[in-house]
Amino acid sequence: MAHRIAVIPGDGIGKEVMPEGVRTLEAAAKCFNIELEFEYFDFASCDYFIEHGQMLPDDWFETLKGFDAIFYGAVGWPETVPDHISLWGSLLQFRRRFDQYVNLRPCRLLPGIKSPLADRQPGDIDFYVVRENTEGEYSSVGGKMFEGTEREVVIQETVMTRHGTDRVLKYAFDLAQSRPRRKLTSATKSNGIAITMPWWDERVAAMGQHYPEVTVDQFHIDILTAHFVMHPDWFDVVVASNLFGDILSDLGPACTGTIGVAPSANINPEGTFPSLFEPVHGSAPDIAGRGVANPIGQIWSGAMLLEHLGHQEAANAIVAAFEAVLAACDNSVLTPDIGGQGTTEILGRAIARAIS
Ligand code: GGG
Repeated sequence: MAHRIAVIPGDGIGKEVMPEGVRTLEAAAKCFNIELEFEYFDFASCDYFIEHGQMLPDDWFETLKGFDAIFYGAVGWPETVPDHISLWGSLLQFRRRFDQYVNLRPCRLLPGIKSPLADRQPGDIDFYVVRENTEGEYSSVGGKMFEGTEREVVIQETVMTRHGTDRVLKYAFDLAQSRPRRKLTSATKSNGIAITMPWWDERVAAMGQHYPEVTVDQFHIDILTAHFVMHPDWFDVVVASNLFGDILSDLGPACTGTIGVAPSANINPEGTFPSLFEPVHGSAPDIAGRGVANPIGQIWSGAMLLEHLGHQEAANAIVAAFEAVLAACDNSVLTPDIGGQGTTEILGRAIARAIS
């Protein structure tokens, strides 16, 4: 039976990298005899907002819930819609309503890409950030008082629940347990944020009791960002709250040379709802419309989508294809962020051709 994939290009470079993501998925599907059925949606974009006054149609949940996966591009076009409105009106609704509580973000130095950190080779940087994805600092609990006056007060709460924290920690520990190094690093700021963060540390310690083979490190987020830059080889699985995980999963790929290659999976591990796959990068208004965005973040997210649907071999073939194209170091094919003069489409087509 065909897998039904909802395709949502979104905004900015999302519209440019998505065709390459779909092209490689189609190439892998053909090669491995997988039936994929794509259905395109124009909502969850700022263009949709301008036309309809909202980011999503009223029936979006019913429309999307029967799909096997959602393939998303990027959201945000601040010139027309403030970022917090576009993000809260789209991606964050998907994550919450579809209970995609794990945001899995691999960070790996790829062949042919130069890390800005001295002397780093492929293999030196290879870790996952597991970001809590439905609560934490991204809560909608709070409000304003005396708005617009000198007594203006704004409050936004961090919300951490035992249910929400333990389930993402369990996912991270399971992942660490499955990897050769069996190492888990937890990011908090327990000295400054003295209620929620020490409590997160306690939950990590409690969960760790069930995983005696996993070595656990805990760092405050400030020094951890320094270690990401100075010792990225220390890390294997890094688990963090919603905000800290978001920041670390931009910093990690930056250490591997470009955020343009970084993929992510917003996972509902129980499979009750569709999971969503999107590049880590946003809509990049500064380069949108020029056709030069790196499509690998979208393409690698497509590989994660296939893996999630049980097609490991096809997922591996996509990863092998972009690694081979990168390793060939042909500057006429590579996009400018990795030192080439190629375009989004040239690089995407080269990767699709390399799938076997
Ligand atoms: N493709 C990911 C995307 O559009 N990200 C925009 C963004 O700002 N995301 C914030 C988040 O992931 O919480």
